[in-house]
Order: sequence, then structure tokens, then C-alpha cells
Amino acid sequence: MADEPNLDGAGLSIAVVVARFNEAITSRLLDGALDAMRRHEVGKHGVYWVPGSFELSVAAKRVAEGGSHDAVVCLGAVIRHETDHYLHIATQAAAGIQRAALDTGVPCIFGVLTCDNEEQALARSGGSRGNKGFEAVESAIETANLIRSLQTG
Ligand code: INI
Repeated sequence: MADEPNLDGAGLSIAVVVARFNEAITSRLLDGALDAMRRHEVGKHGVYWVPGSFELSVAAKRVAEGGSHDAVVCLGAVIRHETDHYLHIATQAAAGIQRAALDTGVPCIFGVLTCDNEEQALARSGGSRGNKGFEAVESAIETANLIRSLQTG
């Protein structure tokens, strides 16, 4: 059996970087993220907006380098259109966010929906399939607590 996750947010500071593109969806993800931070009593947080999911990684890296946050949650919604444009954005967002985490050692969480249509995105941003923003904050808390425990032995 796996260990229970440590979801105690007290004493943690979490940054949320959120894309304005598809704001009708990403604002719902942000609501879920803020709800999770209240629920788990996260000590401090900051919210930073970027134009689209493609810009999440560069902002996440800079925020992580600033050293005042224990984790960075990246929120966005990439929705399929007629061309493969969305695919490049989703792929690069995922790779860039992971790179920001590995380059800085600060957990950078992939809270980006990649959906075929708006209906799927609505379901995953506070609808029948939960809220990816809420889940992303829980991933951030668990990973930040793990990293902290590894640092302090
Ligand atoms: N950005 C998104 O966050 N989601 C999308 O679905 C999307 N599509 O499909 O175009 C999108 N595009 C904007 C992109 O993230 C950048 O902001 C833009 O390319 C400027 O670099």
C-alpha cells in the first residue's frame, strides 16, 4: 500500500501561473486551485497571469528562481482546433514546465487541460470530472512536502 499523501499546506507558499487564453475555463481552474489552497490551509500564495499556455513555462521558471515559493502550479486549457497548432502548444507547455522544475529543483505542476472540445474542458474544470486546478494544488503540496522532508533529512 502506498503512503498517505502529506497534504498539509501550512507553512508552504505556492505560486499559481495561469493562462488567460480560454479564460472561461482557466478562471474555473484558478477557482479550484484557490479552493484547494484554502482546504489544505496553504500559508501563502501568489497568482501570475500569462497570455497563453505556451508562456506558462518561462513564467514558472522565473517565479521558481525567485526562491519565495515551494511549488509553482501552472494552469491552462489547450483545446483542439482544425489545425495542429494546439498540439505544439500542449507539447511545448508540458516539456517547458517539466524543464522549469528540473532546472530549478522547485516542483512545477502541469495543471493544463488538453481537450478535444470545450465540453470536455468544462467537465474537468469544476464539472462532472472534477477540477484539474484543485488536483494540481494537491500535487504541489504533496511534492513540496516530500522535497522539504528530503532536504531536512
Ligand atoms: N493557448 C492556450 O492556452 N490554449 C489554446 O488552446 C491555444 N490555442 O489553441 O491557440 C493557445 N494559444 C496561444 C498560445 O498559448 C500563446 O499564447 C501564443 O502562441 C503566443 O506565444
